[in-house]
Amino acid sequence: MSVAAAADRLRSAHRLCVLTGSGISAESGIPTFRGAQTGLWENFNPHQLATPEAFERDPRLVWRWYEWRRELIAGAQPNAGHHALVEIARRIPAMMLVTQNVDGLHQRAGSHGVIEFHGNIMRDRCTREGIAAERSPANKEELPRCARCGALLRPDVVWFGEAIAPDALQGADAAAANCDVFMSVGTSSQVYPAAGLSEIARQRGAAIIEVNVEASDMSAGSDWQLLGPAGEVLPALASAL
Ligand code: BJW
Repeated sequence: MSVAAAADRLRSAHRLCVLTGSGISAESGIPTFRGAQTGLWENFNPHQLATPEAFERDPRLVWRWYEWRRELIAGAQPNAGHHALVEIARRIPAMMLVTQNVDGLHQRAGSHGVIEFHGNIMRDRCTREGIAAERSPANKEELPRCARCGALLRPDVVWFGEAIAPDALQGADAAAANCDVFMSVGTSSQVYPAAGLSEIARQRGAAIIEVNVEASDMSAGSDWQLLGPAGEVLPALASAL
């Protein structure tokens, strides 16, 4: 389906909700989760790395994996897709951006008010106090500990089986329920509750646009399916507005 037709609908949008997933950061060199061969879950077991039980069992292993990803992300740059969303927000000021990504690349591209549905990998959170925390100065070999209370720190992300932060969940639900156009970018739509946001929007009568390199679990419910890399489709969409 054509970018021009989707741009026509976007141009008349009053409230736009955009949900992004790891596909938008793929062109920045950050691996997706479920991509064949290159996806993180092809090479790493989520049960050993991305659950609270995994962290309890082997915090050192989990921390090693997250430190590796932090370095990868710190060395990456936002791409044309992230920048195009900043441009689209300029044209449609009532745009809410919800991201499942933990990489902070939307903010680094200049997006404001981003709802980080699954947290942010660059932040540490105290396992005792449950809030973002500074590290106590420590020997490099030791696990990171909270500067305030000394408890173990963990990455401030949402693992499988954990609840989404109430502010993020309420903000995203409201953005989906109140939009008249919902655009999903670079997500397989397999992980809930994020994957349910398009359905909330659809049931409230919003038009649904999907940007992805291939069909996903939400494609059947989309009004416009724009097939192609986000780094090409989104700039084309922005300049057609
Ligand atoms: C491109 C592209 C390019 C490539 N351009 N496109 C209902 C039904 C079934 C199960 C559940 C359910 N509700 C809850 C569950 C359980 C579970 C779940 O959904 N499991 C499913 C896998 C079956 N959900 C949870 O556990 C959630 N918590 C929860 O529900 O809590 C309930 C609760 C309530 C109260 C108290 C306690 C509990 C939490 C989910 C947390 C997900 N966490 C992760 C890791 C984050 C931290 C980290 O990064 O380490 O989040 S998993 C991973 O998946 C990550 C992602 O944000 C998320 C989504 O992945 P995404 O972004 O869609 O990536 P991919 O790889 O799947 O897709 C990439 C897409 O891009 C593909 O389509 C490509 O084609 C495309 N693409 N290049 C455009 N250039």
